[in-house]
Amino acid sequence: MIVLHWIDLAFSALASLLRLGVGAPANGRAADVKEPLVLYEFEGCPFCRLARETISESGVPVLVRPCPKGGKRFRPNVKTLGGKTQFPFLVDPNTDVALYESAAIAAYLDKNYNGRRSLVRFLGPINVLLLQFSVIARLGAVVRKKRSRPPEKPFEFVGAERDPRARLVKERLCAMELEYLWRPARPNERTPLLIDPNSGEERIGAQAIRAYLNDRYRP
Ligand SMILES: N[C@@H](CCC(=O)N[C@@H](CS)C(=O)NCC(=O)O)C(=O)O
Repeated sequence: MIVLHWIDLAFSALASLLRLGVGAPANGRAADVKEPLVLYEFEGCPFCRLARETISESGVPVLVRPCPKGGKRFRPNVKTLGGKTQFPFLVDPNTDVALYESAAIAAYLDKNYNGRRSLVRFLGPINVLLLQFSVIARLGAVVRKKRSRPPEKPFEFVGAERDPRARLVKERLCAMELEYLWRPARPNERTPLLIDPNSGEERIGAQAIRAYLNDRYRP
């Protein structure tokens, strides 16, 4: 089991390498928001990764509603809210803005929430190719949707998009369609960290968090 974990982690690190370090911890001061933004996304989608990278670097808190393929919990909301089933889809309750299109989402976050405008994002087709390779590196991990019991209140999660360990957790949260308030990590924070307001429990580290989710939220 431990060997499988290290192999999984190695491929997650490869996925980060293929993005040339984009999705780092938020360096500047996170923009103040009255209410967290809401992101509908899934891990196997390269365009969703671009949206998450920008969120990670801006430091803005976002309520993530995972919509894996075949998911029933949050997927239908996207069509109701925006008119079509396309991901990523970002809703900002502070400005009443709702956006499809990863490039538009990144530009919106740059403008309103101190995004960092990483160079890779300006490489056009090369950027898209790297996003796709990065998703392919994790393909085995992101296609399996898992049944789960929904928590009453969303979890709180701290991690950066480029952190391979945080990715292992986000993939599991996505596969189980578990909603979480994502606070992008700051430099030198101990992460990934999951706080469960339903039980008051906290876990640090990918293995500990995944074991907790399996124990508590698998039916
Ligand atoms: N040009 C769009 C492309 C978005 C897109 O193609 N998303 C795919 C997932 S990668 C999607 O929504 N597929 C429909 C589905 O999953 O049901 C963007 O940059 O956001």
